Amino acid sequence: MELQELKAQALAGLEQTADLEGLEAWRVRFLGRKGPLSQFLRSISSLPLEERRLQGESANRVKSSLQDAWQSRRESLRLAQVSTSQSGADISLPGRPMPLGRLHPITQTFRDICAAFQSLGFEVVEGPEVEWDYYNFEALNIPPGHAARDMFSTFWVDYTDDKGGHPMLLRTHTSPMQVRVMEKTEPPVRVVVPGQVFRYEATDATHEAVFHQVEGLAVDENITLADLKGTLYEVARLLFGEDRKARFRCTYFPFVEPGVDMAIDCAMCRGEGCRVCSGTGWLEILGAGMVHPNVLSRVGYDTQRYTGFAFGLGVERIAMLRHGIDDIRLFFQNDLRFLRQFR
Ligand code: FA5
Repeated sequence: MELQELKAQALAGLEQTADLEGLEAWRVRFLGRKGPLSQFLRSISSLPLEERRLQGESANRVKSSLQDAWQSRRESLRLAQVSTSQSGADISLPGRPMPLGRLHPITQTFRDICAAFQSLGFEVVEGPEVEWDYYNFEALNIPPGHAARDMFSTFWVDYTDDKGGHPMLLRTHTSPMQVRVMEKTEPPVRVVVPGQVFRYEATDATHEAVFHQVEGLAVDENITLADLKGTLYEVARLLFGEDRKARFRCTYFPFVEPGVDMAIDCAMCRGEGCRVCSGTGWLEILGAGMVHPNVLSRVGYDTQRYTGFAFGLGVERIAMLRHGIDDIRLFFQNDLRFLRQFR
């Protein structure tokens, strides 16, 4: 039989195969050792060399195109068989779309806050969540027994090594990082510290026991309270836009002197007074002040030469004000109906 005729016949037969068994029979018939192609290849061994080469090449071409056709037919028969198999799974169906995740609104807010401070020349650093009593309290001018410890009731960790027990805790604020940074850096210092903090306290619409802060610290020559206010007003403008109101009031933190807190007019009631702002029209977003000289001298800074400001900003409060969220607990309930609303 002519090689091309054989090929046409074989391909037509292949089309007719309906299942894997039929396909195997086809393979034995056309590509098997006793099949016409093998016989043809055997028969040309007596031909003169040049003729044998030409015939051999054409026969091998036909053989390899039949092998390719066999392979693709096998694949489609196999797919057809699986798709109608007893498992009931139809693997020919298109895949289900993978749900795309997104950043948690608190992560987004962290990033926006850090970007605002970075645009003013602050560097971002991070620190430990399990902290020594020393950094969380003592180095911040809150010695053991100081009444200000009551402002920050927290969770304690028992830690003992061969030199005895050391008080450790889940940090109540990001302020310990002020001390850690200053211990390692000579002024000028300009850092912000995003992180998680912990307090043993009851939750309500604006308080959580686990929440997030961004600490800020700037130390240099000639830094004044005006620099603190200017920096925080500018960041408030970047985060909230031009038309929100900000308010500074004096308050007390042992590690600053003087101390202030900053509030933004309530996003819920626009200053009228509601549940979220406890009827005041304002929501406190941060505590701040001029770094206390005791804190500066403890890390070896020359307090005659250097002054600084520090602040600790509540990230959830900022997110609530920006998005008009009336309950802080919504952030941590993992309810996708809530979380999907953000970007
Ligand atoms: C502090 O934590 C000080 N470390 C801030 C500070 C830093 C003062 C540097 C001076 C210099 P305070 O406890 O007020 O301060 O918390 C700071 C901010 O965190 C608050 O303004 C508020 O926005 C937020 N915050 C405080 N407690 C909670 C809470 N339980 N849940 C959610 N946010 C809170």
